[in-house]
Amino acid sequence: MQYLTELEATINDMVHPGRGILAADESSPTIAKRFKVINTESTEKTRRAWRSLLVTTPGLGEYISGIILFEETLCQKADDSIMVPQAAWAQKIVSGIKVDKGKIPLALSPGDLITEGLDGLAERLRDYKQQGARFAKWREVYSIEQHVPSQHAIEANAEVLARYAAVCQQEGLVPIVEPEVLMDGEHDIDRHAAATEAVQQAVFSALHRHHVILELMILKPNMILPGKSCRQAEPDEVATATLKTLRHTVPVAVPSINFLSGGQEPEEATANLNAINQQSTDEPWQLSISFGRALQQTALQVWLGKPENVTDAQKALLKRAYLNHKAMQGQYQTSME
Ligand code: 5MM
Repeated sequence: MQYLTELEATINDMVHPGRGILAADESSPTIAKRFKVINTESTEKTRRAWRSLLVTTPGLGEYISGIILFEETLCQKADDSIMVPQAAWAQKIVSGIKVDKGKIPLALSPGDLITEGLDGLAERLRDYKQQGARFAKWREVYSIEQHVPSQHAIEANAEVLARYAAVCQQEGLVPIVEPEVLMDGEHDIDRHAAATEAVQQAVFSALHRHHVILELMILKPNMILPGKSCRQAEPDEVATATLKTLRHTVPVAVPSINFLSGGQEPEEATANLNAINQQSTDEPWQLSISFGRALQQTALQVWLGKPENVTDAQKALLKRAYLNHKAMQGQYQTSME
């Protein structure tokens, strides 16, 4: 079947030791928030300039095998006037696309969220594929409060993620399945672990129900961390809790686990990834990244929206990508910063 061949080729191009995914799929409100910090207005022109800078960073393909784009970027030209997906592929970076339409409150379930976007998904995927996308991403978001996430929300969100993943595979796009349990709040690390385990169990049960081929998908989970308002955890504690949860929930058939950074500082996210890989003992999956903020933040602060800073910003991005490449091998040290 044609779609299986396509999915296998995409997985082969994306899952490589020491390479990860750059999440550059901020929706319009989110990118405006990121640009505000550097006093840059978010316009079609500035968004194109920023994403073009990312994708044309010389040498990035050595550490990055995939980039998640927002719909607008998929149809934009990079600075060298070739389309962004072609510019990415010139460095053997596969282009993918965020296909969810964002989160809304889950009706009659106070505090719980659900993500929209399933209607017409297959048709949209066909268009995105023609424009050069080979994988897709969908994020479900779970807050932690006293009675949240509820079991009902965990099941409803899992169902949506699995339906999305099945449609992607049918259309020949590798699904990145992203259930993000937020680190906002006062909860301790054990509460984050328990919520994440319940979420991931429901997700894999739903993926099984919907016949999703586990070998041809990528999981994008949160690391296990204490809430932002709680005390900080050492990388070894984060690594132990994260690996324990993944071992309980993720089938061996899944080829790659690519963590989101979730609001951690770039250095913190890299140190935690490093500890995870150091503690990993013959895990069946690759333990890699799909960072957004933790890869882009430093480069954004160098760029400041100015063309004369492009080269230095690209150097900053490449350095962050290299440090995470070392962390994927458990060889990162803070002195490398
Ligand atoms: C890059 O941001 C993605 C889209 O976010 P919005 O829909 O809120 O605009 C987001 O899904 C991102 O891919 C993940 O959260 C991972 O990014 P971080 O910054 O957490 O590593």
